[in-house]
Amino acid sequence: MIEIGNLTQYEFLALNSPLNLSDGHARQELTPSQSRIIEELPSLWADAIKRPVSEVEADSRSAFFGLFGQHSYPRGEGRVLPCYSSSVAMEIFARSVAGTSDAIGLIHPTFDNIPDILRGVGLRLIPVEEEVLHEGDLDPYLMTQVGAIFVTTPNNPTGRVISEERLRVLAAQCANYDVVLALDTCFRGFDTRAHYDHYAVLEESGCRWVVIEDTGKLWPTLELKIGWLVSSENVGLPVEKVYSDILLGVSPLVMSMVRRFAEDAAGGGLAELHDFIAGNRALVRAALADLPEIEFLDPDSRASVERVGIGSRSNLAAWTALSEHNVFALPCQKFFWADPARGEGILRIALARPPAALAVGAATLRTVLAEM
Ligand code: EGV
Repeated sequence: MIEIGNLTQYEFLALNSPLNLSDGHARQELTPSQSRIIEELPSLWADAIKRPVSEVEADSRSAFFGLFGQHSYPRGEGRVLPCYSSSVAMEIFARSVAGTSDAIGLIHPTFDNIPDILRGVGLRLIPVEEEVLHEGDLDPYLMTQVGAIFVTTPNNPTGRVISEERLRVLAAQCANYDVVLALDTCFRGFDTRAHYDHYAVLEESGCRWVVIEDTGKLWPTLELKIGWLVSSENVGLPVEKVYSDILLGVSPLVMSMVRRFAEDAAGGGLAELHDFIAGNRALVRAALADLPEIEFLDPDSRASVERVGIGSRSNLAAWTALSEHNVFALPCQKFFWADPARGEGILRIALARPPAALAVGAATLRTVLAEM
């Protein structure tokens, strides 16, 4: 049995397996209409060369933000910054916070590269339990300590979504304490409950805010994607300066491709994707049904990942047994970055996969768990 440094290092081990149920990236087959967009890439290339970058970028932005109801996203210069990935956007955000503050409140649990990036720029992390974000107030003492509160919604791996009412409450508290409210909405596309206009709520509150949007989890585009770093006029962080330290821009070809995938999604592809993920979730749940001590911990989740509680079995032992069959899941300890023990006995299964591969992986998981 091996213990590995971080979740992404577990994900590396799975990359070459056809039974990779590990990372949260989209690895299902292209739909027929998405395949046609890929065939269009040479003409998107030719078109991108002809048009001003700002125009290609604005079209991509409006297609993507509009798809999820984010109509009040800011239009001003430099307010929506395209990055190669949401982790690059995260790094830029983190560096810009580190210059103004020494601590940040961070949702617990969440994917471990977020705490690692924040720690990497020297910030002290204070956990904010997911539960607290959904009821009650943020701790007043905590609010005096931090420069920002960072919240992933829908959360990874739990799929929990901050409702419009709750976002209003959190934003008001951040406004009161002059704390930046930062949202990571990378899994937004999967859950219509996260499609209310977040920017309208944030702007109305008057708080300083940052949002990281992502195209990367939705469509099987071979890691061609955009993480958008969005900030309020009054954010008071050197986001644009740090961005300019790291990149000039992303490829207009990728921006055009994102626009076309967003248009396809608006024309029915998004509903199809939601059905696809729901079908894969049902497949995993059915494959594991009636095994003793198995629990689906996030019954309402619509994210493209599923947490499976395996009771008193060791998830590292289960991970090892699975990997011997070339099937790769994620043990959840490291999502609980402030208290890893709480992730014991939990595996995360990726659902954005071809159903046939998922079926083999889930059947193998059943066999492995039945023997433990
Ligand atoms: C997930 C991979 C990074 C991350 C995967 C992820 N790790 N970027 N260091 O993109 O849920 O599997 O978020």
